Amino acid sequence: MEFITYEQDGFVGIITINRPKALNALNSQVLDELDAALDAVDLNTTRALILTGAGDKSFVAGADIGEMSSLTKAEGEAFGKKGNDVFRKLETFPLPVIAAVNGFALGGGCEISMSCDIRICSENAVFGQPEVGLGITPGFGGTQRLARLVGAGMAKQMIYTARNIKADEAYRIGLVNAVYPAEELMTAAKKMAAGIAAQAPIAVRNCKKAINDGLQVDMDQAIVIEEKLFGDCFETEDQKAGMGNFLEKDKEKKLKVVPFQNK
Ligand code: DAK
Repeated sequence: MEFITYEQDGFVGIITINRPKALNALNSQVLDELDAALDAVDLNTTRALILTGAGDKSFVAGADIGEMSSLTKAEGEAFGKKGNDVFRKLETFPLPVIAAVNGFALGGGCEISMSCDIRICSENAVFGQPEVGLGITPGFGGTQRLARLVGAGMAKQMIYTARNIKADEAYRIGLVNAVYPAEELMTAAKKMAAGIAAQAPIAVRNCKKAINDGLQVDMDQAIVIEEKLFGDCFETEDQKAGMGNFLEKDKEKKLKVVPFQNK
């Protein structure tokens, strides 16, 4: 792959968008390679992913404006679908994905971070949806995911004014969970990912599915989704070991990583 690197660190997979000359902007090739990288993740040996950008300036500076500038309507639609399909793959990926936002997260960059489960960022991070200034709407889910994350009022303000916000404001409005000095960001991301990887993996996966699917429906249906995924955990090795360790008051065992059991 030319623009994506993948590194395995224990149970954690690290995907880096590596096109620093263009501030990691998303062209068709980056999107295709990201899609392939996700397909290649070994779900038996990986429990959490981190998505970040190469270099110290930019996470992703958006969709590639050069590539988009000459698209016809049909090509624009196809490009939007390519992005949306990959972003949705990330969002519904069986494992939690942490976006480690190390600089610009503009347009498609902000949108791809919002397709991840959790966002943390460096102090130099900048978020924004500048599309209306380019004569387009956000095309990779920005109008939908930003409003769900920070509320419709704040999302509308950011999108209508195309104003970028810095890390501290992103934290204040709940777009990111935490802000770190740039040199500490990846350590923090890895620590969080390791904390997830130390939990029972079937339970973590089911939590992601329960939260994501539950948010799409009303509470009566959401509770049924939770019941099903809760029930699904029983009789797994994870559940037996997890509860067994607690009942045996075996602190050593309790701290052990529960082995992954394929279903
Ligand atoms: N696309 C392509 N190249 C980019 C880029 C981008 N989004 N952002 C930066 N680059 C390139 C620059 O062209 C420059 O390349 P060279 O000239 O060196 O060859 C290099 O990265 C360094 O950028 P700068 O020289 O501009 O660096 P500065 O530090 O001065 O400025 C900046 C950094 C991030 C403020 C600036 O580069 C900038 O404003 N970039 C554009 C940010 C932006 O507007 N992003 C949103 C793009 S719109 C849709 C699908 C998707 C979308 C919409 C619809 N459908 C099909 C439905 C998504 C849209 C977007 O994401």
